[in-house]
Amino acid sequence: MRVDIVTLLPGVFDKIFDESVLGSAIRNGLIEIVVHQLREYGDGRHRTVDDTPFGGGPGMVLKPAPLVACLRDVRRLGSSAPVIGLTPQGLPLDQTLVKELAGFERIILVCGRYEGFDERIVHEFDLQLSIGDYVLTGGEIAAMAVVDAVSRMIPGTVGSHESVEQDSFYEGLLDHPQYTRPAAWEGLKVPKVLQDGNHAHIEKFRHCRSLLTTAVSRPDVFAAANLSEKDREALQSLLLSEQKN
Ligand code: 6GU
Repeated sequence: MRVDIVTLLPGVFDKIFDESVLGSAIRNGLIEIVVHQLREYGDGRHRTVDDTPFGGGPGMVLKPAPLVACLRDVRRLGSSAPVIGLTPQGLPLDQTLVKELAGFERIILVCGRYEGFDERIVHEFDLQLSIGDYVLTGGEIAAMAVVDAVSRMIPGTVGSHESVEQDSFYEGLLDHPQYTRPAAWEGLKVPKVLQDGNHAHIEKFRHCRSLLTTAVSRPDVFAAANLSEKDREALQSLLLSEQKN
């Protein structure tokens, strides 16, 4: 997969794309990231890309012409790709959308800055995305979040695909709690079933915990989840085990 990023701060991406999981995915050729400096398309001697808003108000707005010129060039550099504007006004990113984006051979991410894009260029976007209901100073951190989340959906980037399939949200539920050694720590014990090596029991236990964690921590996610027959069975077995104890 190829990701093009249009930004006024290309330098901020260096370290994040150099290290850890993303870095090795890039070195292994699973993902290619090309960062473009929007300022090169700015107007005049100062390469101006922003101006004050019509009608007054604080901050600056990204001028339409530099962005359109930049996008025209970036589009030409590879296969056709959806252009995604990163802005708090966008569609909230979730795991379903992440999986969808991972299906593209190429995507183009455009980082907003200042008070946002001139409204007359938003038709250039196939999609506008937000990473949550809060305001960042620019789209760069959002772009990093998108690239990180999308790249781990590409087979081979994360150690085993099994770990991706067990992620929070992968099946529309939060992940179950995890434990590691020591089995007893400061008087707190790891649930016995996890230490007994019976994989069917472990799976059932984790599935129950995943359902409970979701219901307690994120009732909104739980309400939206389509509970399967297996989910219902897991919860049912929890009720039965209560009766046994
Ligand atoms: Cl994509 N951009 C900015 N500037 N702020 C945000 C955001 C994006 N998503 C949430 N807040």
